[in-house]
This record gives sequence, C-alpha cells and structure tokens, in this order.
Amino acid sequence: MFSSVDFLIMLSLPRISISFKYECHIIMQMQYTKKLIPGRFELDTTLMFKEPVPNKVMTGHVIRSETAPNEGSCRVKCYMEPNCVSINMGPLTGGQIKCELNNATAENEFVFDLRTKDAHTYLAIENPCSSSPCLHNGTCQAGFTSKGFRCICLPGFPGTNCEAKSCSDLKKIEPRAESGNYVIDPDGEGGLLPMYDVICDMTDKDGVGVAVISHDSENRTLVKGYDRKGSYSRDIHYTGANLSQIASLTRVSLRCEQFIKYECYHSRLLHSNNKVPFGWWVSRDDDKMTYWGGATENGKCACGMNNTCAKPSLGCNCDKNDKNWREDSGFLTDKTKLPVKQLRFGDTGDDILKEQGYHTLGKFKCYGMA
Ligand SMILES: [Ca+2]
Ligand SMILES: [Ca+2]
Repeated sequence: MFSSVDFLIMLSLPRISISFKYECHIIMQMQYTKKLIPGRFELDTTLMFKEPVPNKVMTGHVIRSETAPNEGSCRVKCYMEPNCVSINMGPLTGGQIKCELNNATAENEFVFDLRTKDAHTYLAIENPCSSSPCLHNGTCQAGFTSKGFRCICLPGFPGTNCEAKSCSDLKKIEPRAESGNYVIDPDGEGGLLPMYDVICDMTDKDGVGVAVISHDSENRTLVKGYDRKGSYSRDIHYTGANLSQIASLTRVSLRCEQFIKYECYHSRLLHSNNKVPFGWWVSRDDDKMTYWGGATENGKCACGMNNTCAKPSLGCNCDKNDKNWREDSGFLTDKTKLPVKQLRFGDTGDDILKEQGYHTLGKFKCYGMA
C-alpha cells in the first residue's frame, strides 16, 4: 500500500516529507560508515508515527535532546536513533525546536509518564516493543525486521528474542533462575523456532539446569494381543517441540537421557532364535534400536551388561519368557539417537498363557553444555 522510495518512513504530515527525505540522506551519508549494527536506514526500515498529541510530553525516558528546524527534522532524528520510539517537541524559538528522543512510549507500565506541558507536543510511533518481546534484559528496537522490531541481546542469549540455548545455559548466566516454564532456542538465530514452555528443572542434576520435555505416552500402558514381532506400535509425540528442535537441543547439551521400562509376563523383549527382537525402540532418525535402557550393546538390557538376568544366558529378564512378572528398565543415553520416536512390542498374543506387558517411557531430559 506504500510506494517504494529510497527509504520509507510513514509521516502523518505529508507536506514535510520531501525535506525529511533530503535530511535523511545527508545524515545517513555521515553515519553510514561508522555503524557496527546496521541502523534503520541501512535496513530500509519503516516507522509508523501516530497522530501528534498536543500539550503533552513523556517524562523519564529521554535518551537524547536535540534541536531541529521543524517537526519533520525531529522525526528524522528519531529515525536515526535506533532506540527512539517517541519524541517530545518544544515550541519554535529562534527558528529551532527542541526534540527530546525517548526510548519508551506512553503505554502499559509507562502510561502515567505522559504529562501535560503547554506548547509542547508528544509524538509516538506504533511501538511493537511496548509488549517487551525481548527476553533477559535484551533491548528492543522498533522498526526492524518483518516483525517490526529487533532485539539487541546480552551475551549468552543468542535467540532471536534473546532466548537462551538451553536450561543449562540459562542457569549458568542466571544462577538464581528458578524451576519453571521457559522459552529456549537451541540453535540461537538459526532457522529453528524457539521451543516454548520447556520445563527447566533448576534443582535436578546438582542444579545444572535440566530441560524436561514431556510427551503423550508417559503413563504405564498395557500391551496385550500383539503376537508378531513389533506388531504393537506406539508413536511418541513430544510437547511444545518437534523432533528437529529436540535434536538441536541434544547437540548443545552435554548429556541427554530417557527412562524406558518393559514389564513382562511371558513376553519376550530382545531375544529370539533368528535374532530379530520381539520389541525395540525407534530413534529420532527412524533407526530400529535393539538394546534396552541401561545397556549399550545390541541384544542387551541392563541385566545383560552385568550378567544378572533372570536366565543368565540371555540379555534381558523378559527374555526368560516364563509365568512370572519380570521387568527390564534403565536409561537410554545416546544423544545422537534420542529421543524415542516409537515403541514396538510383540509376544503378547497368547491368551491361555496370559501373555502381556506394560511399557513406561519417561520424559526426555537434556542438561550440561556440549
Ligand atoms: Ca532458532
Ligand atoms: Ca511368550
């Protein structure tokens, strides 16, 4: 709806737009070479000024005071100052007016900072920063990017809106951060969206800051009536994040883990005569994983690692395949494979033997800094 000019700034007073544009060019040529972070001009940024409010000024947020020949020049000065979002303009005296550049607008908590002052004018932009989108004391600058703002973040908070990469990063920078819901962005300014509502447990694992991702299959769940190998299948859906985001979290974390348990009654897990297991878990990249929690070797459960299984020649307690309730459980810890995407089981089809099992899969947790 707006025509394209060298750069575009929305003015509510069209008659001064020409001199305004001219001044912008002059100032830009002076400033262009010495800026490290590109300003509004370089990024072809738009500011939307609202209607001027006569006989008002905003107090307590002045970042700089300047003089200018007219209101349009004041707007230019605000445009050139990345933190400026509103202006107090004084009366014309000696051919100049005073322009106070403010880093806030009279909204939300600052609404009472707008005071009456005769012969002055308050002028504010449509301010996307008034909702404080930048986390962790990052500075919000209006008029940048397609969202209408950008965040200048403190070190250690690389996300687009100054999110931390992980709960451990957050805890390191803010040691007093408490357990609760946080937004983290494991790949920082990279293309993956932040993960919302991640629980950071700030007391587990000696208080290093543990990211906890929930899923829809945490309850102990019956497996019955599925005899063929892997004929029982349960997809795992994680809360608040997709598998790409979780994979990114595993890469920035030192350790990740997920508890897995199979309780069995005459239901084999990993052992079979032709080496194809009855049950397995599927990695995030769709690999069929044939070891169980607490083990690292294919065909083994935790008891198989230290030769304590119910039948010592087999790798899992459940592989004894008898009329006793048994269980195999432990933590999966290969962060290049986790989290568990799917669970598969079998050998629960014989009604006379009362074959059955229960699976339990814990929340996915990552902590430490890789
Ligand atoms: Ca990101
Ligand atoms: Ca059986």
